[in-house]
Amino acid sequence: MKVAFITGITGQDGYYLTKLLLEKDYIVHGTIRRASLINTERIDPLISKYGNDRLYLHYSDLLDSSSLTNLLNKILPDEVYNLAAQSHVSVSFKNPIYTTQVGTLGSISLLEALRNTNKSIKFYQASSSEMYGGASKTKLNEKSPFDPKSPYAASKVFAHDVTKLYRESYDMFTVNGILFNHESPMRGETFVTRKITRAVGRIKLGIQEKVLLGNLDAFRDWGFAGDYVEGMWMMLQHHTPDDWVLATGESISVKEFAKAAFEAVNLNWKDYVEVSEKYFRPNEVEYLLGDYSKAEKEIGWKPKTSITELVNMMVESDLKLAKQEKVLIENNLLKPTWDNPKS
Ligand code: NAP
Ligand code: G4F
Repeated sequence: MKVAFITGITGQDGYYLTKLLLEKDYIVHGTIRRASLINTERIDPLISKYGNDRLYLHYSDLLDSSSLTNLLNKILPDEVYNLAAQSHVSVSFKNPIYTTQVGTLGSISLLEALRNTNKSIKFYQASSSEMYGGASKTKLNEKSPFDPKSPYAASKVFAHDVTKLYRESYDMFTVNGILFNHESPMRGETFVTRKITRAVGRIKLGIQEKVLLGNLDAFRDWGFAGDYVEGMWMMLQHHTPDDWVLATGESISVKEFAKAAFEAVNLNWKDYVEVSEKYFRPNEVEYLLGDYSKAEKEIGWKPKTSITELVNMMVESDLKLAKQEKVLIENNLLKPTWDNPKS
């Protein structure tokens, strides 16, 4: 049985990757952070199913390097997936030092812990299309230059470079997956796609009136997270370590995503979307479009889910959530809102 170690197991990708690995008979160890409220909601169904058997959780933090070393020495995994990050671009302008510490020191601490434990452990680094900066409309591949536009992106460039550096310097199996945006019903609610589909569900059921968004003209290459975690795993099964782009090869604007999501419930987005300065960023990544041909050729990966399927999947799931909320509202346990106060 193979053993995997995942940082960021409580996040969107953590959920899909853990599910995939458990279905492949792996033993999975993941790191969680202490919070005042328990935040394992996404993986709770997996804990119920595998928690006494093949899924183990450990308190840690990427900034606590000793905990990483201790855990790796004890667990001796075959594969390590570094998914942990302060992953919200807009928040990275507000908490730049923390975001940078986790993205840079956190990643190199994990690589050092691996180097000192066993150099043959395979390592996956969650690199990001944000590193490209989005100034040109060309299809971006593994050779395209980086031009980071946020503290988040700059820290991802460091982690990307150092992952490559450890591969070249110490002959370690370290790979970078340069993933373009990937979404799902598990996506954090303050990322734009989920913010929109949450609003669509609530507005359709009459428990929210409007949704406030920022730049509607940004373009993203949006895929389904479930497809992308399979690509992460495939990278670590390849005979040689390298860097690969995962994307869909199609890009649409925030406006087009909103239009499609509202249309899925027969509503017109123009009646419900308002633009607010609050959601504009000090610097914007305008256009991202990825070229996944290297991954297709070398590791046999390609996206399976179309943007229409993704929008419908997210809207359907958020309609179900809104129905549950409506029951709470009818019982005076929750209040209807004008905009989503948590966004
Ligand atoms: P996410 O939902 O925001 O999850 C981030 C995870 O990192 C959470 O489990 C979080 O734990 C954990 N984390 C945050 N700070 C940490 C710290 N200091 N120490 C340990 N764990 C920490 O992100 P995601 O969408 O799953 O993305 C996974 C990774 O891929 C991230 O590194 C992200 O930057 C990168 N990425 C994502 C995309 C995308 O479109 N989703 C694209 C490219 C790259 P808590 O639950 O305790 O907060
Ligand atoms: O959904 P977003 O916040 O995602 P963003 O900034 O592209 O970052 C995500 O994808 C990256 C991969 O390229 C990951 F590395 C990163 O961790 C994260 O998962 O914003 C998408 C676009 C932006 O241009 C933003 O300005 O949507 C625009 N937008 C417009 N209104 C909004 C909003 N973004 C958010 N979060 N909230 C809004 O109201």
